[in-house]
Amino acid sequence: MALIPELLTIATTAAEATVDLLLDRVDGSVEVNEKSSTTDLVTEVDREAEALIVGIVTSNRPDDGIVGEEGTGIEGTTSVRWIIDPIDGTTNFVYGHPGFSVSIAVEIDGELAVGVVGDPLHRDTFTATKGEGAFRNGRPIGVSGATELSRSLVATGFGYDREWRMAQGAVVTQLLGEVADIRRMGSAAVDLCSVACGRVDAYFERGLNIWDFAAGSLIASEAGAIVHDLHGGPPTKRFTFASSPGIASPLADLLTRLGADQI
Ligand code: LIP
Repeated sequence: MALIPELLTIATTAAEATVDLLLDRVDGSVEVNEKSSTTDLVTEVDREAEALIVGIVTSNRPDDGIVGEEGTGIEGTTSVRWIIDPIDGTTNFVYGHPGFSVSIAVEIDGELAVGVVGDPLHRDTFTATKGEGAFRNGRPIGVSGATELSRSLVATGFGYDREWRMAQGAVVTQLLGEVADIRRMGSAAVDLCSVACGRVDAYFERGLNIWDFAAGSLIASEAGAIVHDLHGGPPTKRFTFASSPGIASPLADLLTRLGADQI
């Protein structure tokens, strides 16, 4: 099997196994701990899910690199690196609220090549490989045809630091007068896949980690979204932006004017 189809098969298998685990545990009692703040939660299931994914990857490709939100850091000896968020939207998972996902991305020589996001409560598996389009449960998807910012639905998210969150809220306060409405789903991967399938017209957030946005940014890009960091480069911790093309420039200009990436 060629490399990218092999990576997609392994990532999809790992995501589907993790979805089964999350569905089995979501309404049960789980041990919850705090990470960087009282609102930055992690559960025993986050750790179990990361171990499950790492086990599937290493049993198939033992020499690849792997980085995971819950502490996995394996320096590989191949050109392939796996980027894992076992539960993106952990707070939603703890509450049993829709808007949590498993996100698995794969880089080849530092370039995103494969993205898989599993959304358990919507029973959706989003996939993309570089240059081959984006899919939802195997069916091709594309961004919305939004052309007017004032009529657009825009998703965003907030950080775990109280002061940072209040500054992000101040940006949203200004934005609300310029768009139709805002959605805050609680998972960057779900937000980016929502852009990819036209469930929202655009998404932005400052302060994400690579495991939050890696898979979803490839899926959104392959679905036709304009994806960048508000400065012409790929998404980074500084800023993640994904938009249907018709509103991408006015929204990016507005967010820049509002200082959304300067918080
Ligand atoms: C989440 C992000 C989301 C952000 C949340 C949280 P986590 O990641 O995916 O976009 O708004 O505050 O950071 O921590 O649940 O993996």
